[in-house]
Amino acid sequence: RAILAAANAAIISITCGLSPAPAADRKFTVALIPGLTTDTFYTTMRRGAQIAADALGVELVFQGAPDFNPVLQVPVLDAVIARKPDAILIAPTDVTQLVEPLRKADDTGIPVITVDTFIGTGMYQIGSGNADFPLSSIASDNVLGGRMAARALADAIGGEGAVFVANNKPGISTTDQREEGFKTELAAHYPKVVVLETQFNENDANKAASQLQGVLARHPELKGVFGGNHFSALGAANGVQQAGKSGAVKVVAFDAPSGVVDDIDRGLIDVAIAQHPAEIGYYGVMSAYAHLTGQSIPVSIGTGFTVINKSNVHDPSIAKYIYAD
Ligand code: T6T
Repeated sequence: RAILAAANAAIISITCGLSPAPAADRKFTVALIPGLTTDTFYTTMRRGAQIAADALGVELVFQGAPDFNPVLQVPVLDAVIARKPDAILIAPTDVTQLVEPLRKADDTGIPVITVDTFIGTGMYQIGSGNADFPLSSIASDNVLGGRMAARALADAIGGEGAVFVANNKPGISTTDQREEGFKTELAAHYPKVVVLETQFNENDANKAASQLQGVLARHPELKGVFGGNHFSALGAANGVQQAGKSGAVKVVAFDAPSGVVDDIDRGLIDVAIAQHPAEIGYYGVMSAYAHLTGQSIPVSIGTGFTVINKSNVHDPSIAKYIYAD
């Protein structure tokens, strides 16, 4: 009993000795600037961000452009900076073109955290002074995701044959890294898979569909395609269907909007690599709040993937990874 009492006293004194986390003395405003407003990847990210904001009493502002385009995103960023939020979370639409516009935010004392995409090399706070000023990058490991897609596609085609990447456009950290991971994995482990030239669709699913048919016309031996993001994947799958090649040309998709899930059901898409955008938004707001209340934050937070295929697409445990429309 005496020993127990002593132990309890020790616990109480340890508990009392901890300094409480500094409470925010005012309501913070955090701005979330997505790559584009109408993509369910980003609306799902917004949902996660809002959950964290509600829990913390933070005001979340969601402001973005209707297309994934730095020319449209920079004026949105300028308008957000003029409103002087306490922190900016942004998915920069270009690795270089957003550096100087974001430096303006940093120069005026607004902390910047990148979500999904990054600027420069994505290595922040390393003292280089060159695009390393954001406090943190919160994102999927896109090289790994590309490697996962390569394995899934190579397995789907029996380890040999011609494939290509349907991708957005060069200069975007995420989709560039997916393509890099995809090619590296195939080169290392699948010597009988031939990778044809990448087709860039500028986030236009219709263009991705006609490009698929163009590749098929030039390479009737085509066995598979990796759609490097939501629109590239849906477009490529449509292209395969329109060409009457469903099942003969395998499709691996990055992202998991409901359209991709439907295509898995219909047998048009074999595998989807779902990102966890709600997690990205949640930890984005949490990290901004931690920084604003004097805590140090990780320079990089990696969120995971969920692999979806016919065998698990209707599993209730998968539902939370389907992007919300
Ligand atoms: O794949 C996501 C995102 O990760 C990428 O940066 C841009 O495209 C998406 O938003 C899907 O459309």
